[in-house]
Amino acid sequence: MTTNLPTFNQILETAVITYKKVFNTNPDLASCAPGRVNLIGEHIDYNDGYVLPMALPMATIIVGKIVPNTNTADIITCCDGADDPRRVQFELKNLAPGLPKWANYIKGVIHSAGIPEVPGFNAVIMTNVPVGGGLSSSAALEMATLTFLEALTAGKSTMTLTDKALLCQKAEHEFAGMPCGIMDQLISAMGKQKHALLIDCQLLSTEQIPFSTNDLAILICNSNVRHELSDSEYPTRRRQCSEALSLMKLKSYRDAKIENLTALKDCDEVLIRRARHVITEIQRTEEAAEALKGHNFVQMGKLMTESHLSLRDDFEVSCKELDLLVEAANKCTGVLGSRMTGGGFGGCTVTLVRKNDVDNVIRAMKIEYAKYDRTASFYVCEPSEGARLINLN
Ligand code: GAF
Repeated sequence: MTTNLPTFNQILETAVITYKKVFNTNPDLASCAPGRVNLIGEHIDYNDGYVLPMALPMATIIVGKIVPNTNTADIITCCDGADDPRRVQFELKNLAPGLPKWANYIKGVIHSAGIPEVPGFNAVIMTNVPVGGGLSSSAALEMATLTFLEALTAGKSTMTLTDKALLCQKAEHEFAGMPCGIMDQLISAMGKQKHALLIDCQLLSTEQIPFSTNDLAILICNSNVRHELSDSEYPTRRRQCSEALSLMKLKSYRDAKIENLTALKDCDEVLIRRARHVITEIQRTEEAAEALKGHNFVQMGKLMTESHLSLRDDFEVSCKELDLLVEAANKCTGVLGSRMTGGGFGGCTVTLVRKNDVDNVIRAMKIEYAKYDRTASFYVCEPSEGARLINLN
């Protein structure tokens, strides 16, 4: 019933075979890092709040090898297992963003890592994180790159996982021009099987919350749409949030209460809605973390659906496809809650559903979506491990 993505082992095998074919030798280093799904706490990481993502089983893999006496990176990506691998070569001492765009994440990480002696290398990259699907394929690529770099430089790094996440976030800001928050990189670094990660984005502290799904499923539905707005509206939301904060004369959204919104009564109504989303979503996320700890999945689901409504009406980052998929899911037996996840304007929804009902829910969502001539993809996911090295032997 779910959409078939190549498995982790399949993409690893393809990456190794491609490497041998292109570079006529075996790779001896390999790293990987996962994408993520955010359960709740959306557009909150850059507003000092709490977010509650989990790492996905889908990951980006890099295999490669040092090429002695060179100062060049020669990298192939065959993202969706396509037959036409795309290749880029660049000087490691002369890093600047350019084309192809996917290489900017890699260049950005190498640049931000500031390791003086990154040796020349060849590499092949494969991923089964749906690219552009709002499941953080970019953070997966950044984290896989950083983990690979550490292997290249013989693991001399003393960075904490938080340092690594900050480094990758910097790379995304500076080389991809995306002013993202810290959530995606942190969860890609810290993901843990059977756990969701509560991140306090003000203190950058984290708490692993056990999330054994047992009779529940986390159903991700990829709308397979990505609206143009997704890139341009993100920085706009960031600006609006900080404008509202300073008009409320507050330093942080962590000090904000719903009553503070009265300070905005004479302002643009849009700012009131943006701030209301942030204030209520921070509270929902705290409550969701408690619900998860208490195995109160009914409450967790209810909060997820409330989060969607707030993202739709107050933060205005949803779109008709996501709304329709959330509504279709919420009509089904066994669904505890559903919401859009990630930056919005397309991408995915995440639904908490009783395992026995998953197939029926997928069927119902497909039928509803087909009425609009659209096809969605479905993935049932367990919380998975963060970035790591892979032993190729
Ligand atoms: C994107 C960003 F990269 C994250 O930092 C986060 O803000 C998210 O959108 C929205 O919650 O994935």
